[in-house]
This record gives sequence, C-alpha cells and structure tokens, in this order.
Amino acid sequence: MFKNKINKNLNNQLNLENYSANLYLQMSAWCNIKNFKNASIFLKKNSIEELKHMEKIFNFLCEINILPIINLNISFKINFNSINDIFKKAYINEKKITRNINYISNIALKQKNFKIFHFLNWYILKQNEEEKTLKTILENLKFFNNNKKNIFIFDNLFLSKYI
Ligand code: OFO
Repeated sequence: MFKNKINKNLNNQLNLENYSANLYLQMSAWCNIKNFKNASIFLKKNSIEELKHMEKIFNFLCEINILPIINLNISFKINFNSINDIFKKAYINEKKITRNINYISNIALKQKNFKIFHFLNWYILKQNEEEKTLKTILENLKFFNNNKKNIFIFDNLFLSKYI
C-alpha cells in the first residue's frame, strides 16, 4: 500500500491523531455526564484540536502525492473510572503520540528527507506543549484528589484556566 516506511508511518500518525480526537471526545462525554463541566469542555476542545492535527497530515500527504488511508475501525475498550483515570490515560496517549512523532522524525533525518522533517517539527513542539499541560493537570489533580468535594473545586477553579 505504501511504497516506503516514512509514508506508512506518516499515515499511521494521521490515524493516531484521529484516534486521539475520538478518545478525547469520549472522555469529554464521560466528564459531562459526571458533572465535571470544565474537564468536559477542555477535552472536547482537545478533540477538535486533534482533528485539526489529523487534517494537517492529510493535507500534507495529498500535497506530496500520497493517498491518505483513514482507518474507519476505531474501537474503545477503555473504561474510565475517575477523573484522575481520564487524565492519566490522556497523558499516556500523548506520550505514545510523541514516541511515534520522534520515530518518524528520526527516519526522516536518516533518509535526509528534510521536507518531512521540517513538517514534523511543528508536531514535536506541539507534543511538548500538550504533555506539559497534561502533566501539570495531573500533578494538581493529585493535590485536589484527597476528597470528592476538592475534585469539583479542581474542575471549577483550576481547569477553568485551560478552557
Ligand atoms: Fe495531536 O497533538 Fe497530541 O496527540
């Protein structure tokens, strides 16, 4: 399907962005139902951002004449049991995405494909920013997580900074 490793991995990245968009939307729904309104808004915003990241790769692949192949079989076997669990899983997901971006960037460098490497730089910086935000949220969540009332304070006051 893909003639070379780098195109295959770029397409894989496109699908990871799509997966993230859906994952965050599902998380947003969970938070909404559990009455964590700001967490829900934050995650929905992230979901929209991930779709934009997907579109950016989609456009790039078309521009370099590679047909994007979208995986339509996204399934979730993930259960969320707390807001802490949600943000832990979001952080783990971002770490995974970062690993993939670094992996493709490394191939691009080895192949001296500077056009792709330059394109991926935007994602490297973005991942750094996203991981940082989620790490801060997780660290603050630890502090607020001692009792149930505090989690709502976390949602109402702390998360409002990020939406
Ligand atoms: Fe697409 O920015 Fe993270 O995943």
